[in-house]
Amino acid sequence: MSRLIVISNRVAVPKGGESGNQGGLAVALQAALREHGGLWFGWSGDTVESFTGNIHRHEGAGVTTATIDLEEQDIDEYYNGFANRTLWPLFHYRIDLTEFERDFAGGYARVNDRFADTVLPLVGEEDLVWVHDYHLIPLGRKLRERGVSNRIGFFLHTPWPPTRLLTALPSHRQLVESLFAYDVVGFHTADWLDSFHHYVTSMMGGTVDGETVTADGRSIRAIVAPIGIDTAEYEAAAESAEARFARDRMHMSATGRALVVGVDRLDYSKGLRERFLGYQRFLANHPDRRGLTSFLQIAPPSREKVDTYQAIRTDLDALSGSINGEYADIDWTPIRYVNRGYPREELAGIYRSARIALVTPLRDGMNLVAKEFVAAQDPTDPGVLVLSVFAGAAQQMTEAVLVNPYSAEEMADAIVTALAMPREERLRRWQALIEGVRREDVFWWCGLFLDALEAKTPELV
Ligand code: ADQ
Repeated sequence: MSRLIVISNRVAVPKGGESGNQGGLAVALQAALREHGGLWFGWSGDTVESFTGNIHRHEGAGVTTATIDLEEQDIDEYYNGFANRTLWPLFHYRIDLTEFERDFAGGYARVNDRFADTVLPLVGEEDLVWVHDYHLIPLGRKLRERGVSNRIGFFLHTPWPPTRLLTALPSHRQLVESLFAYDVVGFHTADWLDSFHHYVTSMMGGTVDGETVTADGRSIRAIVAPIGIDTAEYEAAAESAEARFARDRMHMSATGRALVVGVDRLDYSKGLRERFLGYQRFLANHPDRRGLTSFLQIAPPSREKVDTYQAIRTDLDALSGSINGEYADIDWTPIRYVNRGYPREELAGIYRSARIALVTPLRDGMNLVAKEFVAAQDPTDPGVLVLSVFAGAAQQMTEAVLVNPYSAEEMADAIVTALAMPREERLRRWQALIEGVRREDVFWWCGLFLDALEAKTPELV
């Protein structure tokens, strides 16, 4: 079996021999690394005055990680710049928030060069190389330029935008061409893959034949591989003592009211403003139901160095305050809005206490919260998932109550539908959802991608 080299912006260092409190992606990649051997390479999270290329190696729990420090300017231009001010908003259809700075593009190229230079000596002849996400799209090409002829795969965790949006990026052609340095390119859904096909055929004169995509004399395999969660582990987490304790706290705090929850990184793509407005519309349209529900939104801050993320925080503070000001009573707060993270077990308990989860991003590559919510439910009395049609997850989770998050009316109606849903229907929908979440878990996803990468790739044309 070939060794595996995983490369991503950040690296999850395994803790104490088990999964600890890490996300499903980290757990699955660590399991794959244990099976294949090899290492996980990325940025350490630290900065240095001047780049050295020194590699920090860490061995633990059967997994080797190798990290490098970057310069402050690298982080400004590459991470907070091109990755999170240019590509992230553009890939989430927010051209209004997309910043096009030449320095960002320069920093992005420089850091991808730095990754390529430093990882190069670590790559053995037979190793499989798996690059992750929008921070590192050009890395495959940079490795090829340095003579790496190994199989290299790339997986995009975000949506792939429609051609007409992508062409707003000055270097769009170069970015897409660099994907042709990989052997396999993976997307979460057929929608994102279709958009990629569209660009290749309409802008590059390329062709699509099944999974084989050809342009500029080079063929790659482009596949759909929807990520899942560590379902078994999540179901167990929901049964833990910590989860029970969190559930009891939730129930006590809500005193018989139906709980509605949202859990998201504080990010404009997650549609928090629209969700708050949808809940407000629900309260406005149904005076008889006021006081009978309690909405808890958990949203830990992220990417705080990027202005738009500071702006959204200020906006949501004001909006939650104004909705509470309008509707709260002496013994009832309509929205509880919490800006902090919780350990997985507690989160699982919070999910299980809820009658409804609102997972309503405006655009999302997949969305794992939808899957976690389903995995955490009580199999005899499950809650209802209200899911945005614009989350990648909606393509698999068709038994959720699907909504258009831009419509406050639709969101308000979905809350009413979910509150009134009879137990038999909740059970039927949940049963179908959990089967999918169990079958297509994160280990299945990892295997799907690595099988494609190990398989014979299309002949060069
Ligand atoms: P994210 O945009 O981060 O991921 P998501 O898939 O929902 O979005 O994953 C978020 C994770 O953070 C979940 O595991 C969730 O439990 C956790 N989380 C959120 N709030 C938390 C809190 N308060 N405390 C603790 N944990 C919290 C990107 C893409 C997604 C894609 C994933 C994986 O944007 O579309 O699903 O990568 O590919």
